[in-house]
Amino acid sequence: TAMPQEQHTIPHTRIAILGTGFSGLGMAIRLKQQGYEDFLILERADDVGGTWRDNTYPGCACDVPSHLYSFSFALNPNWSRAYSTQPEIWAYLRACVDRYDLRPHIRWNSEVLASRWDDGDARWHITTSAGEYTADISISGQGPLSEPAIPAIPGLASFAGALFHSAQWDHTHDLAGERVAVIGTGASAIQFVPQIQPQVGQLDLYMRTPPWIIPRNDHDIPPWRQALFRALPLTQRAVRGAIYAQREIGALAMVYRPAMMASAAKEATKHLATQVADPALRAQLTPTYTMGCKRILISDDFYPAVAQPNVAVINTSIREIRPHSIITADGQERPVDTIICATGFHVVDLPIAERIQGHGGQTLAGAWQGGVEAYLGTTIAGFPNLFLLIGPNTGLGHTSMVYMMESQYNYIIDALRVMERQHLAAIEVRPQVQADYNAEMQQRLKGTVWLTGCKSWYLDANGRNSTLWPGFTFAYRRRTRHFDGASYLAKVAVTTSASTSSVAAASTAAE
Ligand code: N01
Repeated sequence: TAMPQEQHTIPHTRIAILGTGFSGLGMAIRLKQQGYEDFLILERADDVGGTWRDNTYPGCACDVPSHLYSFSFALNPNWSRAYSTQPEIWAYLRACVDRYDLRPHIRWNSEVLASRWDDGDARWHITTSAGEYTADISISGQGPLSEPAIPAIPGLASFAGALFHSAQWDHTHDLAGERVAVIGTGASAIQFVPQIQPQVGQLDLYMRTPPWIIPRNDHDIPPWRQALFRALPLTQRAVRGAIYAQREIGALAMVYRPAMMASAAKEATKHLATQVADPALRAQLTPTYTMGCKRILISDDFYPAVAQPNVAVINTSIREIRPHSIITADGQERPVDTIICATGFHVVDLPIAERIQGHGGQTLAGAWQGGVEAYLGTTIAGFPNLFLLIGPNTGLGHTSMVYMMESQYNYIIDALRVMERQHLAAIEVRPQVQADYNAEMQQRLKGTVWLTGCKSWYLDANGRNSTLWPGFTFAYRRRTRHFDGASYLAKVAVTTSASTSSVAAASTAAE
């Protein structure tokens, strides 16, 4: 689909999608379903799947049921469990690639090193590790959970044993009988700790903040049900709808009625009490912040694993790491063979933001210095024809991100349609529209459970929540149903010459 231009040798494409993660692949499928063929997907690795390709730690799974954590336009009747494991989700994404014949569109080993908007030709000039491209439209599918964060602990670099991040699990390394330190107790750690605990000699779990954990209640989906879903897809849609509706109640509690969290907190406290008999350990594992402020975790096997004699839970912070040991703030030294960092991701300081340049060479990172923001989590003033998937304030604490992505696909496809109909070379959200939208976001975030005093990856350095959508997901769906042309500055394409006129006309295109 990349068509070499007469004047250039640089391949040009109508639409460049960055990344073949869940969001980028879904965008590509929707484009195809809408009849678009002229698009490329630039992928830094040699396989698809993004975070679902990279996270292969033992026990990796999704904490949103698969019936909901999958594309509505590419249902999978064959999920084997309520909460699918990483291999099954990754296989699903790879199957989607074949089902929709996306492979010819993908450029492998093509990490985007720079992407620069040129007002002259109204195109993105993209430099990848495997060559250059130009594109009319750029859609970034680099989600917020793709760049592992390694903690800045003094001496970490001097550690002589094995050291890896949960998102870069070293499967060649045998943990059997070893003294292993795990740093972090987020959604990743609580999944692999029960898996490695039986193998290792000693497991030191460095837990800065005890998380809230509720029962998982995972179960098999029996073959007869899968057969039913295959034969009557409506039955699967009904299950999906029921899960969706039930999950939206979570938004009600987190956004509008934090007090509603009390009953869930009670359930979590009971869960801890049933699974951990030792009162001292139970006290260590008891959360001290309001439930929901950080991601609520689900697990049936984390507490029992932590209660095993070969596990020590360490609440004291790490002062220093030496070649063969970890020293905590109280001066205690614990020898260790391997360190696993389950310390999360660079969420508000995405490296890709340094590489995207809008008007006048301004980088996205520069535009975001005062805080990460966009309009509808999708478009950014100063960055024409750029769309972000899972951009600022589209994240969720309660349900499936796929629903949010699909809302964005609607919006982007409608934007493309409007651009075609009105012969627009470029669209760019008006700065005031973006400012008003973000003022509204921040206003609505006040009073939510996420701002009740805990420290989480939802908040930036200034304590501002630039990550989560403050409301019901169907409200976001409604707002993104149509492209609202009046919110944008538009540049009309001039067909007589290579240059484009600089007419900045208000597009009132949205119907
Ligand atoms: O990362 P996290 P994650 N010293 O950032 C601790 C999704 N996900 O990879 O809480 C000591 O949540 C940090 O401590 P604290 C999901 O959206 C989903 O686990 O900041 N500790 C915390 O305990 C999730 O939210 C699934 O005090 C340090 C941990 O490391 C997101 O990915 C599975 C530290 C980081 O937790 C990220 O989850 C996995 C330091 N210097 C992931 N720095 C499912 O669907 C950090 N920590 C099930």
